Amino acid sequence: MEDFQKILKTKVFEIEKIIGAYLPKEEGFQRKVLEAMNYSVLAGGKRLRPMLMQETYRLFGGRGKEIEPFMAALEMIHTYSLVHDDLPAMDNDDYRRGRKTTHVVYGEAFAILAGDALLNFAFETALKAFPIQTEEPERLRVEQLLGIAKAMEVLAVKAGIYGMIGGQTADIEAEGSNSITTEQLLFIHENKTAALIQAAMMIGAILAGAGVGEVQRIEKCAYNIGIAFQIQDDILDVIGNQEELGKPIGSDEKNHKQTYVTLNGLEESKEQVQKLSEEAVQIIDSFGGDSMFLKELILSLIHRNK
Ligand code: GRG
Repeated sequence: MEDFQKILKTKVFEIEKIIGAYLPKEEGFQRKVLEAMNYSVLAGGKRLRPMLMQETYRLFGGRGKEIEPFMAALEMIHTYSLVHDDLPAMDNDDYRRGRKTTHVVYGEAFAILAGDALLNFAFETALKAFPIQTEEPERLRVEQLLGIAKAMEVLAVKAGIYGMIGGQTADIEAEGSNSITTEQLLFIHENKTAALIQAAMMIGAILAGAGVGEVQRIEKCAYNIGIAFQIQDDILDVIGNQEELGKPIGSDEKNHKQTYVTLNGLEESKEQVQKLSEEAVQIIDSFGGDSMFLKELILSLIHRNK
């Protein structure tokens, strides 16, 4: 696709407008935590999860607005995870997305609170999808409401102990251990990283009215993207460039973390990223329809440098 980068930039801009519309106003006695929340969300970032959600929604013919609060909600959950992950008690990182991390700017207590607040506010935001009216007949409205309820469930589960928090728990427990198994590592990747990508694509499909079988295939596709994304993240932590990444490299070594790269080497890791991504594209192809940008997006992640 010739002007993929141009289209990508426009899409990021549009997504940031949607996210911005759902951010809280910085006012009242809780102002400081609201500022810390907005600082964290507005720090930039690839906006990959809302983008995957929107593209999957379109792939299945979605044309409504109920996707928008979910896009903002997922980015809030993703941002909270980064804020907490950067805390001294976890990875203890001072830079993220090219800026000082939230705890460095606002102090630890406010970074903890901002993360908690973003998680809660994400659900307050996603719930705003409910009153969005359609011109459709009554029967279709009921189906739409059931879709929103199902999407809420996916959001909650994939972010929780059977999703991202579960993966982070196993990851922290494995830190410093020099005998992590491939099974453990896959559990960590599937939950810590792939779960939110699965939430993105499954919610897009569900809200567009995809069937159960289609949502299952999208879950598998997003699994592949998520695992590939994490392996690439581990590769970049070894061979990436601090300026492009917006954060220091070598964090895994610093924290004595075993990764796909330490277990399998750089070359095998790169091949795996390619294979998983191509399989994901094949799944997308199997649905037919206009998925040119989505496929380009998935393939662009193989060679991402940030
Ligand atoms: C603290 C409950 C809790 C969970 C933290 C997601 C996570 C778990 C930690 C973040 C650190 C990390 C390496 C996670 C793996 C997923 C990942 C590579 C996140 C970074 O996502 P990008 O690259 O970030 O999409 P941007 O900044 O572009 O949004």
